[in-house]
Amino acid sequence: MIRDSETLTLLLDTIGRFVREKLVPQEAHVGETDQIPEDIVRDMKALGLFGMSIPEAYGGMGLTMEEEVLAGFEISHTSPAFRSLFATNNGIGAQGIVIDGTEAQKQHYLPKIATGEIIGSFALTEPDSGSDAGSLRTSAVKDGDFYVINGTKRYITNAPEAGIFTVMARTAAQVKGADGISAFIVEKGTPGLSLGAIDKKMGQKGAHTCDVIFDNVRIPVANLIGGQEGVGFKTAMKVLDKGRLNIAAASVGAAERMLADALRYARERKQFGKAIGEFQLIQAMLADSHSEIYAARCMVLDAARKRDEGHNVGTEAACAKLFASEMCGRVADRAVQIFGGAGYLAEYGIERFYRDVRLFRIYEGTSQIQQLVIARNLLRDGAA
Ligand code: COS
Repeated sequence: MIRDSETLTLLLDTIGRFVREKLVPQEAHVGETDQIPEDIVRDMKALGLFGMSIPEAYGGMGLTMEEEVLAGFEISHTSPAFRSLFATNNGIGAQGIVIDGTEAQKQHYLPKIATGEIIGSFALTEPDSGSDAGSLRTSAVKDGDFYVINGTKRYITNAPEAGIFTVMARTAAQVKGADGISAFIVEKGTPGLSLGAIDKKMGQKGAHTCDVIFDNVRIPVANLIGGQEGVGFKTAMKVLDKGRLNIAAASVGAAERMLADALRYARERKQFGKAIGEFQLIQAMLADSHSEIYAARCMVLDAARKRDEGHNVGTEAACAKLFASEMCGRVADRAVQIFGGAGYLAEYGIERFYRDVRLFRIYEGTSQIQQLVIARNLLRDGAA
């Protein structure tokens, strides 16, 4: 749903210019230093990027899902690490509060998330619970007006930068599955909360993950999301339905960028006396990439519009994430192939994208989990 096309066009143009003029020139630097420069973070805040999907009532832009994925395509025409810094504020690090939080929780946290004053982070995965999120073991035991949290969360995006964590923990020890899980807001600096060393990753340098460790962390009962126990798994799944659309949009944007780079190279690079783009075997790779990007773009937009219309898009979000992230992997592979030997060298940048986009097929649910979600929903809906 596009609410105001003039404002949206202005926003997309502004993001496009920011990407080209500020972010692209810094890609190699961020890749080497593993840090996003402070002035870029300041610019992101000034542009309102941290609050794109936070409702206007709490200081954000209140973009619809369609508007948000369009912005996601644009911002993903550069290294995914830039987007990652503010993505959790629009996505998994804030949506638990946006979707299921109490009014007091929204008023307290969302305005600071919208400006980027604090970064929100989503803590679901554990050392022994990844795809099987319902088996998580972190516990939250009620003690008067507090919950006491114990456990370890793993691969938590933006944890080193986070001001608050949405933490899924088991409040009913006797209930083994999803029903025993509740969601909490835990603030940085709460005694007993500590972080592991920053993970060394294959790609996405500049975007940080680490363990988050809870050792008798006492948080007020007011920080139970929605004030209700036992619904935290559902909150997490609803958050991920939206998050998966965002990753699908990021996959489309990154693929568009890689294809643009491959096209430029195919026009410039000469072999056998002519530009390699004139050879049909190179053209096949360009054409397949463009077709697949087009298909993924259409899927993402369709799923986003359905969400804006109020439909449950669990299946569509999983389809979009599965197809777009796998497509992005294929486009990355072809782009490296078109670059040939140069594709394997750091200085051309395409190998960095190849490593960066590998994560799209893994986080916020692996491709195999998307397949499982799609098939389960099909079988359930068919049976109904
Ligand atoms: N929206 C709302 N509710 C949902 C939901 C969704 N998208 N998906 C599941 N639920 C509900 C179910 O309806 C069920 O509720 P009832 O018992 O009241 O019917 C409950 O949640 C449990 O669902 P289910 O039985 O499907 O849970 P499973 O343990 O079988 O797990 C999968 C389901 C595998 C899909 C889930 O664990 C998952 O998505 N895993 C991947 C986790 C992930 O993406 N991790 C990445 C971390 S973020 S980087």
